[in-house]
Amino acid sequence: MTYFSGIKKVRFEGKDSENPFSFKHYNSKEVVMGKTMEEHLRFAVAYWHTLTGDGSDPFGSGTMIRQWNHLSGMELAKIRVEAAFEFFEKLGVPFFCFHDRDIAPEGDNLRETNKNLDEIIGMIKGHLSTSDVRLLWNTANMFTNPRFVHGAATSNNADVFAYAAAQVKKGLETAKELGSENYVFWGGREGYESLLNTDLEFELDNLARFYHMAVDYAKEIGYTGQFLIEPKPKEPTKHQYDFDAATAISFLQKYDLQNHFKLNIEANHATLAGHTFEHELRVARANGMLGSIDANQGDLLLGWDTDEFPTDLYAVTLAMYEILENDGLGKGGVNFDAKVRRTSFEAEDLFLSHIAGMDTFARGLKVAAKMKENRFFDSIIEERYKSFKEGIGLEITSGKANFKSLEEYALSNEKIENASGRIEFIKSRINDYIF
Ligand code: XLS
Ligand code: NI
Ligand code: NI
Repeated sequence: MTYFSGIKKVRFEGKDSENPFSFKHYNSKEVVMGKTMEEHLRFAVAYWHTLTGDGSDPFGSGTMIRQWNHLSGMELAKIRVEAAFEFFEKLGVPFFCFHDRDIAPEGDNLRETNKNLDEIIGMIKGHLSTSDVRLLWNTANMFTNPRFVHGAATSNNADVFAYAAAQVKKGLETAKELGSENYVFWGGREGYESLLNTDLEFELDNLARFYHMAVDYAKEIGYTGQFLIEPKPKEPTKHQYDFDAATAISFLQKYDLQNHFKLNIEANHATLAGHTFEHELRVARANGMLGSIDANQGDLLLGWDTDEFPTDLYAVTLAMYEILENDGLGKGGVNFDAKVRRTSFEAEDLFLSHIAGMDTFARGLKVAAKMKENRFFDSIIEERYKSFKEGIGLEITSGKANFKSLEEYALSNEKIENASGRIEFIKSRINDYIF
């Protein structure tokens, strides 16, 4: 049985190919700065958007035409696994990611839910043993079920905290069983709607307790994957605790969790927080916390997580520059947390959208590598901060200066001269690199 019957394995055919089902730029074996594109980019498919998503929105039903639309329950879950591996292999992606509830339906109670999960995990394990595809990360969906109405680890209800703990315990066992390279925590409902009924400090203490228990349990079972927190400022909760990279990092430091976690930075979450993608990547990188990325893009005109496939070459180039400067993503990768638009409802669109994202990242990688090789940004930065390399600047950075010596200098220094930032010139040079 095949689920994408009209489609052959997608191959690199170069930029002049007329075949829409080919890569024009992503050539997995091509070496860029000493590593293959496949090693640099470590692409992953997001199970929830690509296998589970049906195109419904708050105003309308699903539109996606899929061969499994007539199925439900465990039958549907099993067919999706088959379709998933056919998709991964035809597309040639090395990784995928899932939430527990994407792969198997909930039962009447936790025991039944875990039984459903075990059956599907067994199937996935079988596929993994005969395929080159691997699991980049898994996570727990602790936001869809009504029990999480007040949050999961930050719920006011201790029974919910316990349920969430049981769910993540199972998630870590799953990660170990399937060899997942990372385990993600995205705080879907970990936040508050109103301070009027919220003990913010207590909820954050509980969140830290929860993370410490997860760290301890991973150690106990010998799971060595990288833990990742995925910041997001809002949606579904009005105010989410892991608002952005800086907020998540200060939380981790306050509760002595910083050595156990890195961050999974999502482009559209960055823009929702009022930042650029490259800002969030830079903040994570500067703190040694850049672990993985959720590759997508938002819409300037819409105020929510639209999760579009990333095709903005400018933004992707700047993101890839941060990743190169980070010396790669380690165990992390480039996960397409992106969905086809509701109007792109044919199964073929799943391929075309991933190809668009992969080709965009391949191009971004190449442009960023050229900038790095030419020391484009390094020379701008060196020139801009050169006043700290000699004289009074060197005294400041070497720790020799103090307020008194600096006052003395300032009093004798009649004229301060600044140099232009040349921002328009720099932007135009970036265009030259891209086009
Ligand atoms: C939602 C998040 C979610 C995480 C995984 O906005 O991006 O999909 O990536 O729970
Ligand atoms: Ni995400
Ligand atoms: Ni998101």
